[in-house]
Amino acid sequence: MPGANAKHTIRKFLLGLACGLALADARAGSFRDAPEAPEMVVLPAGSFAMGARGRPDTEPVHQVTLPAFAIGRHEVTQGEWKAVMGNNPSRFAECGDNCPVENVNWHEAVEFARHLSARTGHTYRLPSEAEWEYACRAGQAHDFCGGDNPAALAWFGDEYGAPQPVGRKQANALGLHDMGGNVWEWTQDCMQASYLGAPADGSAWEASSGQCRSRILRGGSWLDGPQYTRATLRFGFDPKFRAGDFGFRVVRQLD
Ligand SMILES: [Ca+2]
Repeated sequence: MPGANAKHTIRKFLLGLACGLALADARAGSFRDAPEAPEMVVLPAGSFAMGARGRPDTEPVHQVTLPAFAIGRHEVTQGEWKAVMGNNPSRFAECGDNCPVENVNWHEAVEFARHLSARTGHTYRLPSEAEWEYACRAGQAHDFCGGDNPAALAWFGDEYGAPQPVGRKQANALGLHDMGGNVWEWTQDCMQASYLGAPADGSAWEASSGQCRSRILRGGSWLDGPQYTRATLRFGFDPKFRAGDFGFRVVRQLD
């Protein structure tokens, strides 16, 4: 029973923390709700300083406190997309089932999460921007998601002319791969000029109308330079736009 399995792994993870294991040992706290569902890593509740000084859109640096949630160990793959949606929109389909699905717009990413929720009976959705940055930072203060050397952590800079299979670069301290690079990752949030007035509880910041001109992508991509893979960099884009370096990962609410 997937729900029981998830609860068991969450218990194991919490027990691990109680026994004094570091966050780096979070590999024990992962689960899959169905064979075709992404592997999800349980992140503990916590607080972190979101943003960075020096860019208007990443200031002010502000404290965010989040409840526990689970996030994909990897970007959603072409294989997972095909199993759930029955098609493959990827521009680089020849890259294979272990490559990230790309060429999906924000609406399509949301639709994948909706289908996955219906299939598993659990709530999947896009990460909020705060959840994404919390997961990327993994309790540390590095410039990039898991360290200070982007070459060890991320595919970037158009070195191979295509996205790469997930999970081949070094993971961060929570066992999450490719948070920086490979494909940009859609989040739930609308683009704002700064963090003035941003939620402090980890929820997504959306327009009250439910509409917004730009949704936030995070993490940079195989195509762009290493500076775009920084932990705090924000990139707003038309939610209807698709590109061969736009993908996503999902969050699963814990129940
Ligand atoms: Ca990525």
